[in-house]
Amino acid sequence: MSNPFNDLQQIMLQDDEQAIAKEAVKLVESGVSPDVIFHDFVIPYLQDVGDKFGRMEIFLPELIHTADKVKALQETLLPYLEADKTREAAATVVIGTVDGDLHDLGKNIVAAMLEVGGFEVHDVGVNVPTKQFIAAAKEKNANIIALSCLLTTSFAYVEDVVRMVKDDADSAERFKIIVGGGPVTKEWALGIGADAYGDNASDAVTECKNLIAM
Ligand code: B12
Repeated sequence: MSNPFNDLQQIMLQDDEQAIAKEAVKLVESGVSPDVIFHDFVIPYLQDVGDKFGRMEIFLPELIHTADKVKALQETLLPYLEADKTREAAATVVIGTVDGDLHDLGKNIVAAMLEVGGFEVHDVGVNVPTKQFIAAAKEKNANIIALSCLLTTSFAYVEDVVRMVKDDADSAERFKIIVGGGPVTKEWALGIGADAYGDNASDAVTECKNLIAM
């Protein structure tokens, strides 16, 4: 069988966000689920681009340009993952990318999948100061704080959120913390005291369900 993403691959080489959106809709309407498009196309595609950036085969402007195109693709696909809002939410999650880090493509997929999985999700955005995570979790009466981190230089801020929650008896009692993002490993996340780690968006849903069952 031919690769369903051949056309999309070609279109991503051009500078036409409308054509990208059109092809994404075509794929979904032909029966390819957005989840599969993220998993089998978007993630390997960005992995390849990231590797090229790491080897200095491409430079920052190209990386930014690619991210913009992926964002257009993502914005087209996320509404297809719309959750069934008639069900009562399983629990409330505050999600964001930690201080110093502007990467949000992965976080957005995780947030959308958590909604689909039955959670009420409050996305506090990117470059989120430590105290803001805790303030938002209190305000929304959250059960889970989900931290995304793509930069090793921001690891210290993940640790800060975990420490601030665990050092305060009230917060420690109320909020579980789950961590994920490219360079984060399970060993590291659990080692700094997070309650869970998720490798990808479906893992995030499973792990959050486990957390509220605890
Ligand atoms: C796209 C991209 C960008 C875009 C981001 C656009 C955006 N809106 O997000 C732009 C161009 C802006 C960018 C900028 C930079 N980037 Co950048 N970027 C990437 C790239 C290519 C892809 C990241 C991505 O979106 N992956 C796809 C998503 C779907 O994967 P993901 O985020 O990992 O998320 C999945 C899982 O990890 C998990 N997950 C994610 N979050 C969470 C949260 C929870 C709670 C859970 C459970 C799971 C989970 O689920 C997701 C879905 O499966 C990576 C390379 C790579 N291979 O990762 C480099 C990379 C992350 N960037 C890197 C760097 C260095 C930078 C810059 C510093 C470059 C510069 N010199 O300015 C800046 C930093 C800006 C800042 N302050 O944040 C490095 C980081 C190195 C490091 N070890 O720290 C990388 C690894 C590239 C490289 N090989 O050098 N970048």
